[in-house]
Order: sequence, then C-alpha cells, then structure tokens
Amino acid sequence: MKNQNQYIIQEVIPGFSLGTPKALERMTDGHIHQTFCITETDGSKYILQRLNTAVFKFPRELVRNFGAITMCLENDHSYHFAVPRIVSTSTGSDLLEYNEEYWRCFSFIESEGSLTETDDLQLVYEVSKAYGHLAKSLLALDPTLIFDTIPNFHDPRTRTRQLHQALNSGNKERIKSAKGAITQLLDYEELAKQMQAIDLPQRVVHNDAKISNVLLTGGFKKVTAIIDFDTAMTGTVLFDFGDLVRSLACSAGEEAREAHFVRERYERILAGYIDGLGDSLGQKESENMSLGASYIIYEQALRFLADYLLNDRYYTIHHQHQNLHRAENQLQLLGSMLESLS
Ligand code: GN1
Ligand code: MG
Repeated sequence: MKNQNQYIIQEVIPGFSLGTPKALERMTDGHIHQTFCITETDGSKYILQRLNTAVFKFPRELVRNFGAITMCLENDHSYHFAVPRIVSTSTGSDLLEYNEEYWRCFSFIESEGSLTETDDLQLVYEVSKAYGHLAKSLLALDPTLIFDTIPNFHDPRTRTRQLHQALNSGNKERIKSAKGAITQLLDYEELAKQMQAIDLPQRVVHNDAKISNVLLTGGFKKVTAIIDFDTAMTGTVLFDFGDLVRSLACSAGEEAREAHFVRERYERILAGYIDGLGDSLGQKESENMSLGASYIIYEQALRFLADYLLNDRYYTIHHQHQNLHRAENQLQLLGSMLESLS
C-alpha cells in the first residue's frame, strides 16, 4: 500500500501544471486543511492543500471566492503586499477533484515565515495596519458576489446556540470536567447579545485575521503578505479587529496554558488597524471596536469548548484535552482584557 507522500507525488501532483517534484513536506500549522510544501528539482516551491470538506462544504465556491478576492487586491495598486496566486490543474481549473478529494495548489510566497505571537510593538502595529489596508482594499468588492463559505461564521446567535447544542448532546464526562469553562462562557453570553444588537456596515473582511496568517520578512519585522482567504467573506471590521486582539494582545499564543491581555499592544493594534482602514472606517464601527474584540475572543473560546464537548470533530488536536485548554486560554485572555479595559 502506498503511503500518503507516494500517493500525493504519484497521483495528485501530476494533476497540476507543475514540473518534477523533488521533495514533499507536510506543514503543521492550520487547524483545518492538510497543507504540504512541494519543492521541484529546479528549486521552485509550491503550496499544496487537501481541502477539509467537512468544514468547507462548497470547495468550488471557495476557490471562486479566492479568485475574486485576489483579483480585487491585484487591481488595487495601493495594496503593496504580495498576493497569493493559484496554480491551475492540467485541465485549467483552480481545483483538482480526484478520488472524492479536493486539492488546490498555490505559488509559494518567499518569506521568513509566520509567527503565532510577538511582543514587538512595531510589528504589532504593522500587522494590524496590513489587515486594515486589506479591508479597505476589499471595499471595492461587492459583498453579494462573495459566497458564504461557512454560513453564519461569526454570527452571535448561531455561536451561542452551538454551545447549548453541545451541552445537550455532548460527551457527559467532558461536560462534567469542563464545568468551570462552561459556567464562565454562559456568564459571558451578554457579549453575544450586545454584538447582535448593533447594526454595522457589511463588507468583505478576512475573518481569520490572526498574526499566523501573515508572512514576514526583514528579520520578522516586515509584512510581506496576508494569506488564507478561505473565510474572507461578508462581515464587519470588528471581526478582524477582534482576531487581531486575540492573537496579538495576549502574553502567549492560543496553545499556551496561561495567557493574559497586554494593554500596550492593544493600543498599537487599534492605532495600526485604524491607520490601515483610513477613511473607510465608519463611526459606528469605530465606536464598537472593543466590543468586537471581546466578542471574538468569547466566540473562539466557545468554539474550542463546544468542539471539546463534541469529542473534537472540528479542530485538529495533538493531545486529549487540547480543545479544553485552548478554551481556557481564551477565557483567561478575555477576563483580563475586560478587567483592563473597564
Ligand atoms: C481555524 O485553520 P486555521 O488556523 O486557519 C479557524 C479559525 C479559528 C482558528 C483558531 C475555518 O483557522 O476560525 O479562529 O482556527 N478556521 C475555520 O486558531 O474554522
Ligand atoms: Mg484560516
């Protein structure tokens, strides 16, 4: 029987317009898809992904969105970051459908890589500004042309329901052992209600605006590209601001057992994001930024916890209680943020 690398080299890669692969390496970041780096005999590199269709149920629409988003960014000459490019299949498609699997391939953007956290205040500002710039550039894109790759992705009512459903049908042992986190989340439900109550302009945003979706150069000080447009769809700037705070204003990343809010980084995120958005930031958006941040951290804690209660169906885990630990990390961050900003 073939191992996975042999299968990919012999059966998947030939489906794309590529040369001869020399090496294939699995990349471990990302909780959803399986991602590989292909190196060809001439040294050129590509990113190959097997899409997770349990999470992204509409892979054709996903790649169509990608085309519209990247074209919009390429047409905006003020957007000075690299834009990922799709590598077509040998039949000229953006998606390879093979053995009931969906594969796509991107050109490799040269960089030093990405980070999952940083304490460099200037980098915090630059990353935030880049996401602000992205949202400004994507204003040129009509949100009705973008397919909802995951419907109700950041919808407060849907997310609150997700926890209640997990509490009704989840693993009884786990519900017992996660009692502390469950109680805290139920106490924070008010954040979802507040978020639901504000009527904000809908625009195309990234929806996964964390530092690890940014490629860096210049000794990890300069933003070269924003990547991962899978959840780029209609939303509000509060969602992206929230993910920036989640990933940048914390003392440690989401896999750490301890995480607390770092106020001076929050101020740099706010300044950078607002500078990036420029005149595209409306008053109602600007008045509700901190609510957006607390809602997104609450939502992420809820998603990790609900997945834990349902026996880890969604997020990739590497040890048994990882999703509970991730939820606890987010709850700590949220608690210390609310205390600091009150
Ligand atoms: C997932 O796979 P990755 O790391 O890009 C998730 C995000 C979460 C994130 C938590 C489609 O993103 O929403 O914020 O994990 N993506 C999806 O780190 O659910
Ligand atoms: Mg993502």
